[in-house]
Amino acid sequence: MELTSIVDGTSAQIADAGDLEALDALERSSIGKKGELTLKKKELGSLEPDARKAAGQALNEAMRALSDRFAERRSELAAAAEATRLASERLDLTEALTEIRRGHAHLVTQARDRLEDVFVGMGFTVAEGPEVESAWYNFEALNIPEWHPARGSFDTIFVDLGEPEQVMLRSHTSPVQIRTMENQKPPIYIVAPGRTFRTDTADATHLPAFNQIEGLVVDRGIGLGDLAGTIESFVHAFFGHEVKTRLRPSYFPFTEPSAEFDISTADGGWLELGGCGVVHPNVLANCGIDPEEWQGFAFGFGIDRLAVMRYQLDDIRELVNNDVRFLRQF
Ligand code: FA5
Repeated sequence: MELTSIVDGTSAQIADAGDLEALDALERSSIGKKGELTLKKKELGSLEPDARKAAGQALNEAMRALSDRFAERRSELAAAAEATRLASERLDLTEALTEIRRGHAHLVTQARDRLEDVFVGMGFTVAEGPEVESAWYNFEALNIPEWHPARGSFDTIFVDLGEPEQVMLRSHTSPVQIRTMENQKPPIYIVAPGRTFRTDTADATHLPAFNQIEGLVVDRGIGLGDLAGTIESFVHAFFGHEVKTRLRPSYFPFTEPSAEFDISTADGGWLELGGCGVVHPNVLANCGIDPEEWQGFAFGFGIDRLAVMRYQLDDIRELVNNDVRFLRQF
């Protein structure tokens, strides 16, 4: 019968439809509003009632059967399309499994470790002190009495403990000089790296919490030449021989004479790294060391700024943004 062959032919075409578009077109042309079978329904009117009924039932069944096949094929094609999409979006995680990325020390920690290595290589030992200090260690023993204008220049962060302005986050690592000299007889050769704090607003060259490394030498017959030589050897070991150093006269109450030291930059300029000088006799005396017998030099510089120089960063704040993509490079 004609209907059976239409159904068989259309079923075969449905099975062959390669994508949803082809399937939709086929559906429209067979059982759609203007499709072949739908048009056949309209022809039923010309038949006798009995014949019309039988032909109508047969047509409805045929259309239902085809409609089911369209639905089946449609879900087959949708599943295939989904599988293709998933395959194209598949992530190959085998690399992550085979190549485990280890973390590493932060670049400020790396700089600090290297600094320690360089100074230990020169015969220094590493000392430490607390981050919360009393006014005695942070200021007074360092020849900065309460009335001294230099006290204001340290932009100190005070802690709400005891007498007002007597307990603070250390504003430099110089208090470790005092703690060391109180506990150790000369000769003394120490470096003391650690965190320091000031009310400084963060900008390209400042952080409110930063790191310094203090150096202290107390021995017989020590002078400015020893200081200059030590700094030069350190800079060469840390940065390489192309870098030059210079000392500029400066002022710190705990050293006399005092200097600021700079290193040469790639663009021909100079960058201030820290302060230094010959230990003031009052400071030695405050720690029970006879300034007639012993002399010393001290220095203190910013480790974060050293890291900025060594790794050629544009902005010191990069060090504390904790952007893993940035940190991974070092
Ligand atoms: C001092 O802190 C002295 N205690 C240094 C010293 C020690 C002098 C021993 C003599 C003898 P000053 O305030 O200049 O000095 O700070 C020293 C260095 O710390 C600066 O040169 C800079 O490298 C670093 N530094 C200071 N403030 C900041 C800051 N807010 N952020 C990052 N680095 C800083």
